[in-house]
Amino acid sequence: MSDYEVPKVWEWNKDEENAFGNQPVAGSRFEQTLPVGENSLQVYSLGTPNGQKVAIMLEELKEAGKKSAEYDLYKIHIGEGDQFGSDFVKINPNSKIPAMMDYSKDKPIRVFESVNILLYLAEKFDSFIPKTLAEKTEMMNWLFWQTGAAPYVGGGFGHFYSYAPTKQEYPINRFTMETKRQLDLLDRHLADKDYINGDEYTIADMAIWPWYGRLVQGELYGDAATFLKAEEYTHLKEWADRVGERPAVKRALEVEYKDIK
Ligand SMILES: N[C@@H](CCC(=O)N[C@@H](CS)C(=O)NCC(=O)O)C(=O)O
Repeated sequence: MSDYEVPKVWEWNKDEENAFGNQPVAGSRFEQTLPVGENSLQVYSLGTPNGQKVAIMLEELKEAGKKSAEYDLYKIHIGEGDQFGSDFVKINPNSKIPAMMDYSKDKPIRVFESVNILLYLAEKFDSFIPKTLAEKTEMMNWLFWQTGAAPYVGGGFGHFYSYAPTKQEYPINRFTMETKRQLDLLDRHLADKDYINGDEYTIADMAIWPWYGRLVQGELYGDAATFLKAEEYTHLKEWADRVGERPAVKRALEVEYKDIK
């Protein structure tokens, strides 16, 4: 039971402890100059699941011999608020990693939202994206699904199970229910295929693996895999191990993020 009473109008209590630096306003909070390296692709990111998606794709492109997929990768320390600096906000007004600039064009292109970065790179390099409309649409189904579904896992389950200062049954139950439903969905989908799109490894695998693959491999949120009985999702676990064995994926998890300061 909680003694919290919902007020008629919510007011921001600036003094309340807030480990994540959240504020109810968007926009930049301070002047910042981000470094720009030698390559045309400049990535401002971090080794979180959303950041890993982009590192995996860039390493896969390099593995596939795409020379112009060389990139500079910078660390945006979200715990220190780097995502609210003026230069980062110019690239991603939503102040979330990952974000990317492509300087290979006359007018540089900014790209934000992890899955949009995957799509941009897949189209630019004509790689890891199906050729037929039917196959591409099936891949897009899963990309959009991932974008809408992962906040339940990261922002919901992970937050209340792992990060919240007090452990509360109601939100943990609510988000565990949905997270397990999503794991079951993927397990059923992968029962008769090697990859999300069937035989073809695509950016849908790269988008989904850092969240759901890593979760069933026991790599996210402490002992969450035990809590969620992840071993029951056998097809999902096999897929997670299959993708995790790829050299580019292994490299992406260990890639160095350069300092911005
Ligand atoms: N839908 C976005 C989500 C990005 C996101 O939530 N990024 C987190 C790290 S994984 C972040 O930057 N958090 C910083 C903050 O919320 O201030 C995407 O897929 O790119």
